[in-house]
This record gives sequence, C-alpha cells and structure tokens, in this order.
Amino acid sequence: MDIQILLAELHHQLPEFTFFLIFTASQIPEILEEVEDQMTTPNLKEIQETYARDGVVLLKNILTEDWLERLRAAVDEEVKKGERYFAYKNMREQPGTFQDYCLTSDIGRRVAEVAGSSWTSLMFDQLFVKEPGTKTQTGWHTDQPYWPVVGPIMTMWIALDPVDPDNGALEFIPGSHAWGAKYRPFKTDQLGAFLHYLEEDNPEYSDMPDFEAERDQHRVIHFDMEPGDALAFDGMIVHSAMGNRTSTRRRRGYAIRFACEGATYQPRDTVTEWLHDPGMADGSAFRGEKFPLVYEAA
Ligand SMILES: O=C(O)CCC(=O)C(=O)O
Repeated sequence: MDIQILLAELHHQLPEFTFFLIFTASQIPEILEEVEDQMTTPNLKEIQETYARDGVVLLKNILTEDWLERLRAAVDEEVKKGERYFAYKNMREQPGTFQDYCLTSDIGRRVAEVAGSSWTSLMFDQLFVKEPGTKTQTGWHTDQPYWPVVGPIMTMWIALDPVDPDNGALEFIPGSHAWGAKYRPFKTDQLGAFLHYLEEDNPEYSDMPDFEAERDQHRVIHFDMEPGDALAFDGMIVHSAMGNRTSTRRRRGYAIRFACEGATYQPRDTVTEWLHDPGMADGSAFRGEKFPLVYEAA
C-alpha cells in the first residue's frame, strides 16, 4: 500500500496515533543532535568498558585543528629551554596555551566521560618529546606511586605527531592497573631509563619486575596514533615507551594528569613534593586551589 494512503487510512481510524507518529518523526533529528552534543566521545559505552577493563583506551581525533596547531607551537617554544626529557612539567601553571587548553577546552569533560566520573580536577601536565635518534626506551613503570594521591587518576597523552613503534609508541600491559600491585618508584636517567629505587624502606611497595625481560609472559600492546589522537590511561597501569629510532620523525606527546571522583590527597615523602599542598587535608577529595576542578556534572 502507498505510504500516503496508509497514513490517510490510519489518520481516519486513529487520528491521535498519526498525530503522535508525525510529531515524533519531526523531532528525531533534533533529539539526535542533542545526544551528540552531550557526548563529546563517540562509542562512549565501548570506550568506558575498554578503559575500565584494560586501563587504557585510544580516543581518536580529540583535538580541533586550532588546538593542534597551538599546542605544537607551544611545545616547540617550551623545548627551546633545553631541559631534560622529564623536566617539562606543570606548564599549565603559567598563563598561555597549555593553561588555556587544560582549563577551557573540552578535555576535562572527556576525562569525566571516559572514567564515568561526576568531576575532574587537574593535577599537572607534562611534555614528552622524543627527538629523532633518541634510542632510549622509557623503562616500564606505573605513575601513581610518584604522586600524592590515591584513587582514580587518568592521564590523557595527546599525540602531536604521528606515533608508531619506529618513533616511540607507548606500550602497556592491559589490565595491570587492576592487579593491586604497588610498584616502588625509581629514579631514572635523563631519558627515563632505570637508575635506582626510591623509598627503599617503604614496605607498601614491591620492586618493579623486569617486564622487559619477561615481556613474552604478558600481553603487551601499543597504539599507532595520528596527531590529535589521545591515549587515556590509568595511573596504576604498567607502561613504557619505545625509543625513537627514526632519523627524521619527531614524537611530541603532551600528557595531562587528572583526578576523578574518589581520588583523595595523600602526601608522602616521594619524588613529587612539588605536588604537595599544605592547605589540603590528608584524605580530602583531590580538588582545590592547586588542583582546580575542570569539569563537574550539572
Ligand atoms: O611519552 C613517554 O615517553 C612516556 C610517557 C609516560 O610514561 C607517562 O606519561 O606516564
């Protein structure tokens, strides 16, 4: 039957029902637009599940062209200081592109979405630039033992160049964030290779196994990335980064560390005293003047 004849017949027999159908159909594009507006991250459910299960998930294309260009320019300006690999951190404390990106872009909301958290606060940001020929692998480690915080922490590691195993892809042991292991922090050389342990007497920690030597006993994954892609990963996941063995391809990574709902302040005598805030009570929610809220659900 022709659709118009069918509708006329329906309208004749059930006038209220056809009115409802036509009303609903006319609203569908609007409803879809609204849903897309609310979700900055497509496939959100799948992404949340992967993040919860593996402790790491790839988010495609989270930067606008404008942010990509601005962040690249800011990185290039920053590295003119000639600091060592790990030393480019907390740029977000100074007015400028890094601060603007952390505080005014949609990044906080994305973090909250992926973590399923009602709020997100900014802990600090850090640059990891591996120039061509930087062959040193960044040793296997977990991040959170270095920081005065317990509970859910997420890093967003944003690629500003194409990244693959040739120029320094990050590697992860999926699921290791949920092992319950607390690995002792350690001092590294300029490029992140192991030198010696810190907090040797702290019984809370166990020594880091030699994951490189035993890598065939684990599932090790890496991600090829395009500029503007980000890896969201848990503060407790075991990870490392390959060296850059290319002669021409830079690898600029911009990492931002966020606290999520449930994260609390726990000052410890660790390598990151600069993250201590004497104004914050031990055990309080990890948010405040030093760690500003960048997203809170309405
Ligand atoms: O990008 C790198 O080389 C290392 C990144 C890393 O280990 C981290 O962000 O925790």
